[in-house]
Amino acid sequence: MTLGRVGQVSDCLFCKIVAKEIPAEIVYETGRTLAFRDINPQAPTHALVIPKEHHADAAALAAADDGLADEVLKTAHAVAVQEGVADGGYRVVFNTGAGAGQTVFHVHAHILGGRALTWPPG
Ligand code: DGP
Repeated sequence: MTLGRVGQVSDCLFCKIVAKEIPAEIVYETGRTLAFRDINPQAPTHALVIPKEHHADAAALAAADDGLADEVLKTAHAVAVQEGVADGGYRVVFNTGAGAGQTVFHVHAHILGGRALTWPPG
């Protein structure tokens, strides 16, 4: 991995979104978190919430900074409220590891809502 500015990795796609080097439709922002629409939505509402600081996955984030993990969860709920899906029910998913389908190794919470969500997930 190549280190860029403090807390960021220069060859990380989501660090580039944080740095505004790659465009994204940002829906919510706090001091340490960012939420933007998924490029390949799987539900009427599908946003991603990330910490601005680079951590590879949910386990790494929780181990490094539980306060930041908490802020990611609070942002996730704020996005659901803002998008109007909080009352109907929504899902927060952290794919953690390639075996679980993680493809971008900058931790992100998927916020999915706006349709009936079945269980178990695929
Ligand atoms: P995961 O499979 O859990 O690592 O999810 C990665 C998500 O990131 C996937 O749903 C698609 C989304 N994604 C990938 N590249 C981009 C991008 O350049 N912009 C945006 N907005 N989303 C992206």
